[in-house]
Amino acid sequence: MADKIIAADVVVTSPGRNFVTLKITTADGVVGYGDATLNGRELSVASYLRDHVAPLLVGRDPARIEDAWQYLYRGVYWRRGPVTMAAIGAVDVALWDIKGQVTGVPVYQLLGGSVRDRILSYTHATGWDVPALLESIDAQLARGFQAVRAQTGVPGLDIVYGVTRSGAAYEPAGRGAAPTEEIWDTDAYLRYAPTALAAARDHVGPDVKLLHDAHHRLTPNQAARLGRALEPVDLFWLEDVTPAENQEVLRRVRAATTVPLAIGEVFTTVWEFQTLITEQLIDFVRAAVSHAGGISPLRRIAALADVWQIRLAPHGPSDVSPISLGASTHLGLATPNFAIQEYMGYSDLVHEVFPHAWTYADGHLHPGEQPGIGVRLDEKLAARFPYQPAYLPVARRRDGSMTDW
Ligand code: GCO
Ligand code: MG
Repeated sequence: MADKIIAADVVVTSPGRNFVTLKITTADGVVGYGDATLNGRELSVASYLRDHVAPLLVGRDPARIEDAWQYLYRGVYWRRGPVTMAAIGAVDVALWDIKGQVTGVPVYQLLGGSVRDRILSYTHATGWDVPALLESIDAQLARGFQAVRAQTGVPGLDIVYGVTRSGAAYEPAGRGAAPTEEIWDTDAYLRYAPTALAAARDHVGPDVKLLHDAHHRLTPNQAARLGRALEPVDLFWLEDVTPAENQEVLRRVRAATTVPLAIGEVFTTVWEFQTLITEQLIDFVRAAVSHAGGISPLRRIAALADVWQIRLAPHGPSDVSPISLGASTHLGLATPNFAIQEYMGYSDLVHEVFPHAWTYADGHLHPGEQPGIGVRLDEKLAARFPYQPAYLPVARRRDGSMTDW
């Protein structure tokens, strides 16, 4: 058993992009790490942790993970929301990390042990036009991926979610004092996306899993139309067709098309999934360990989803730090209805700042055998990259009015 918690510190670092890390230290010197990154709103989570959570953690027994979670969730009258849940998620993962180190086993063993040998993962292929997209898909297949998310530019638009014109790696958040403004045209997208994705399917043949992200931009009717148009492409999933704040509208989409639907990267609790799961309106739950409150609540979401034959497919873009990615792979190894892990990848520098036991090979991830989560923070290196203001883009329609990014 570890001694009581003596410190909870927050480290904000920006090795190319911002990450917020919670470091919990016990009296006998065990250090657990959790990821508290919230893209474009990093400092609000850092403050929530420093000002309101850290003082409550000092003196607590780190072994009581569930009690800490309940205390920080139920014990706060103004609960839920991305800032609160990212903060609680960081505490939860750091405490699992400590328990693993104290007991000397990797966290997946504490979750019941492995139910699979390795974790299928998908990555991103992006090309401004179809030839560039096909080239990008080929490059990812050559790296061993058997599942690829395909995004292209849209004729007539200058900037499109998920793609760069230059072919350089895509990073949604831009550094600077204000968000970039993008002009978005859903009709142009709906005319082009089915052609581009059909070309991708023709190119890769039937076996490769193809995914696509509509990034919250469609009405239910548009989503139904796109879903139908994409049925011959045989997508592994179509993601975030609508903003999904109004979940009843998904009934309409579901009734119109059999395209598999994935939703939920911006959801933070099981309550936001309740209708989608219990009415079988989706096929994949996209919740992330970091944004939905940690490993503990994600297990509950997965258990609920399993009853309705829905599978877990956690979010894993570059704004989910290597700590969360590690935590997610432990969960994935031990969760029967885990389907696939998004793995967008990190720069060499980010791999150095967060040395990790998890590995990628042949399109699959594995958490490794290090006790705990198996991801550390090189604090000296991290200190060389102070926080940089950065925002996710915002989107406007052609008439200048705001729309969903
Ligand atoms: C995905 C996502 C991300 C988000 C990003 C915003 O499916 O990977 O949609 O790329 O855009 O996490 O911070
Ligand atoms: Mg997404």
